[in-house]
Amino acid sequence: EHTIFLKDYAPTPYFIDRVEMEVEIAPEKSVIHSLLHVVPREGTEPGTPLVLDGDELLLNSVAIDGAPLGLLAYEATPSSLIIHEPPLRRFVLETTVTIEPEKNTRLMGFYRSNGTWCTQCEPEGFRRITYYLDRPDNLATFNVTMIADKKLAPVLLANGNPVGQGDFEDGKHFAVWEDPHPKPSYLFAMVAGDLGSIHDSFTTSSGKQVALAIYCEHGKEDRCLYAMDALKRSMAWDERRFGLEYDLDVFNIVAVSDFNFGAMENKGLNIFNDRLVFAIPETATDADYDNVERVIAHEYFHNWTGDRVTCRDWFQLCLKEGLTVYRDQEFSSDERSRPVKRIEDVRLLRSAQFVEDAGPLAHPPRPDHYREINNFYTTTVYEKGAEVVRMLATMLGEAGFRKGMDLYFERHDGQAATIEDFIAAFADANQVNLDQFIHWYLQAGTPQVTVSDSYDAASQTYRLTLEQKTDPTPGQPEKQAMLIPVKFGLIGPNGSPMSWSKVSGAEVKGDLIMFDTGKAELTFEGIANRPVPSLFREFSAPIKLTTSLSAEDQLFLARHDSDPFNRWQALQTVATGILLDAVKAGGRLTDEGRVDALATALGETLEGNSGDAAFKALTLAMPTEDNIAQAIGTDVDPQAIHDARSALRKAISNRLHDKLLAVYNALADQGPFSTAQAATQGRSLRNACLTQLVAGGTEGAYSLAEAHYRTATNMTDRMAALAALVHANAPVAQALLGDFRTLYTADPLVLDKWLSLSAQVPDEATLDRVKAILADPSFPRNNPNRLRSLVGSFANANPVQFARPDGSGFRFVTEFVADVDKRNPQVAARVLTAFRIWRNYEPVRRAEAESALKSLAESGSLSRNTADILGRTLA
Ligand code: B3K
Ligand code: ZN
Repeated sequence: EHTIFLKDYAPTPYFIDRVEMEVEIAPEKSVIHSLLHVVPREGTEPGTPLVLDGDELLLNSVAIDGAPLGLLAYEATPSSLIIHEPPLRRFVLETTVTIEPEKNTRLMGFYRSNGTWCTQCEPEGFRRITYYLDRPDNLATFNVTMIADKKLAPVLLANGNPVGQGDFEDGKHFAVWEDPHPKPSYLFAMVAGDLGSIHDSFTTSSGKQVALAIYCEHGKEDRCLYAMDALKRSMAWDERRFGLEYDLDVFNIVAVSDFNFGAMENKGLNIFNDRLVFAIPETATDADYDNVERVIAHEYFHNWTGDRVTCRDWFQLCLKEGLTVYRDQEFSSDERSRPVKRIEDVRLLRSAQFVEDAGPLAHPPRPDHYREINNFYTTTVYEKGAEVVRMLATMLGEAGFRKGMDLYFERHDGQAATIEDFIAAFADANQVNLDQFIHWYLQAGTPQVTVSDSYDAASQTYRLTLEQKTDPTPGQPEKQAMLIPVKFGLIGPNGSPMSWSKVSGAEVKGDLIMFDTGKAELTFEGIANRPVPSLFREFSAPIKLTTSLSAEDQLFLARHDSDPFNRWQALQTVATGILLDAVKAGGRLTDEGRVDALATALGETLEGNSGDAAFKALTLAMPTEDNIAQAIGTDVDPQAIHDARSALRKAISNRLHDKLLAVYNALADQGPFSTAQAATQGRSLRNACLTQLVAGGTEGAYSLAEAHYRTATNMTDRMAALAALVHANAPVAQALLGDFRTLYTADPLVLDKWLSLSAQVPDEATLDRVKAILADPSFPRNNPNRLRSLVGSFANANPVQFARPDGSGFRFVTEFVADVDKRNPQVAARVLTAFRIWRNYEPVRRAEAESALKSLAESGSLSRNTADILGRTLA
């Protein structure tokens, strides 16, 4: 199977700079008539064929400048249309094809979701609509005329601005859209259907009026109001923070229910998975609200970082994704609590990206080869990509970072750019050398930084030794040292910051150590007492840190560090130490003294003033089972991890019982639901206390949670209680799950919560229950949200049952993958990535996982998506 390499990148011999399409949309068959304005590139030899991409298209006719082509002048293959000897001048290639959106279960190209026709083109879906140079370096302006039955599809939307519409006599109507901004085909979009909508407007800083609309299923309009609010705040933020204004007369968002991932940044017409648009208190949790806000912002921010400046080729994907994730993280930090957002982002990075980076699917943020590009929309490209941009911002400062961004837009607006272009803009704007920094984009694996220190009272010097090492990853046996910005401080015995008279051994700029060698030995002079170092404040680099600090020093940091991230980190580190020892002991706590000390520190955080309520809530959450598995590395026994973690949570719960209950009760009076910061934070702390109480496993806590569930007036509280009981496998959990299902059968997005929780119950019976849900004839077998909620949660969020020692959990998932692969390869391949940890299991589970994967490999013809993930997982 053929692999595509970055080094083989070459421009096409012809390019298309203008597209005019007429699309006749009708049930079963739609007809696409395209006029492509083709220009030979300078230097193209006469007789060079024009090769357009195509996929599942039925070709009806081909013409050049109006003259039909003879059969010998072209060739249509399953994946292309080849024009053998096109003219060596500007010409118009005209094609007509027929497609069948109703049969499109891959949800790539033009398909029908719940009656609505919609598109998804990134990365290679446009070729399923018409023959085209379907690659991101071909930028063209588009004019699209859509024609459909007015009753079936009163709403007709495409990219750009609306420039015409009208009725035909046969009950059909049309709409014309013109997008003046040259764009690659992956940003193309069309929507046709009978949809409800809400409308608003935004005036840009230069006084331009933009009409905003969100379209959705009739009757759900009120669920879109929060998304509209988030959109307006995003537009204002991008002007304030980056000076970036919107550039069309309209901005439309459409919510659809069948969508392979979160959302899509098509120019002027974002299409969303409805779970990332809809939010009302009765059905959405505060976490759902956060996600809606974050993704609405993310897709909007793509208008500049992605659409105005796009990617030269798909290897550069993190150019737009890493940067845009960084931008949405900054937006959320500015709108809410910065420390809390940072902790949440790092938790995600560690539980998803670090795991990916440590296994068979590891790849650099900018890969240099791929078999299937759809498999590279990964947490490495997105979240590690964002971390790399964040390090740039950390090193250059806010003003320096902004200078780089300004230069990047000045140089590349309207172009398809590369990572090198991006880095060059920052280096040039700030007159700094970033040659070593680019390794972050090219090298896979998480650097491990080991720290040791010593203090010499006589000479009043403090030595800090840093070492970095990155393990080999597939295809990259040798690693280079990275430029790692270490944001740090030294803390004196009384808890206040210490300064030094002189430092040597590495470049130190303010509170940043520029650590760029395998090993650095720093010497600080003029230090009157032994300091405790606080390193990687704000998690200034995506690394794994090993320090020689004692639990006592960590608890000192938890009390005194001025950096909230490191205060949180210190307690996590202490908890991890306790848990690792407990796992070694087969799941039992071994050091009551350390547990006492941790509980005391947690109690102080809970009652003190050194963090907002959401920070306190995060502090109460112990490292996840996956975090512990990662820290152990090899020969992992998920059951021992589960037992160890349960034991620690129970011990903490017992020790803090009265305090937890007091905070829980003090926060009881929430008043009417609000999304204001104080209200969401109050809910999060109260629910964290409840969760921690339930972990104590007492009857009293179970009834408190049951009452919390039953009296809840919003989904946040109801879900929190239910999730706590489910994760504790409390006896009442099954009854409440049944109740929840009955309450919400009519609401598919809430049903997803039920599916997901049902799959997470840490109980032997869960696998059979999950199988039964999936086998139910009424289960929507083609909806990605439903499938991922059920099977994705089982595989990724139920570590013990997925990795049952008899292998039945593994086999269930591989059999599911084989089945879904026939209809939707992207969903299948994504679920299969749950096996990226298989080699880390102890021998019995490892053998079972391997045999499940091998039978999948033998099960017949797999899609390229699934074959690629499977091949790399087993390699
Ligand atoms: N750019 C899209 C992702 C497309 C995924 C294709 N498999 C959404 C986003 O990142 O904003
Ligand atoms: Zn994106």
